[in-house]
Amino acid sequence: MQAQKPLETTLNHCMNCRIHALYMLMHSIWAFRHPKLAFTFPLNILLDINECLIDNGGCEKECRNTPGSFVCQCPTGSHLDSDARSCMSLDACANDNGGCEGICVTLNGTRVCGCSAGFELHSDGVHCRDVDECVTNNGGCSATCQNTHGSFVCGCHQGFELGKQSSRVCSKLSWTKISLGIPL
Ligand SMILES: [Ca+2]
Repeated sequence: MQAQKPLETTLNHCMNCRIHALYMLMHSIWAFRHPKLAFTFPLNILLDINECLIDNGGCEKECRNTPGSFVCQCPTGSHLDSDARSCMSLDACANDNGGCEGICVTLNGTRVCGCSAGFELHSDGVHCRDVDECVTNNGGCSATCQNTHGSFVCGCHQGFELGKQSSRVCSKLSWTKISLGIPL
């Protein structure tokens, strides 16, 4: 069973029919008066109807009427698919990760590079470099901070150890561990 067309589409279609019929009538009169010229101009141009008024011409996005025909168009960041109706999103990251060293995302057809946690985007916009976490607030470490590639490590001074609650805060080493001779 054929699905019922939306009211708007049906109205547009009827309007097109009337326009088409009117053009047919005008062309018949014109062709009767100018029989030699009647076949000079393509009939579809003389009888142009706006295909975009009917179901948007079948276009997924934009439909542009042209004399005797119509074309589908796609917004920036996409291109017309082989069916000449659908729009395909441009994946700027498809080839060679978009040139990004780390993360690549496509936004409106444009490539945007990013980096994983522990790295920041270089000023060149494509490479990632390690963040030296120790530069800012000593990395949150209560004692020593050692930067590593993609991360950092907190350490403690002699007689202290990293607490069980936090890997950044040092607490005094218990007398038991000191008396057992556990290396500090
Ligand atoms: Ca680091």
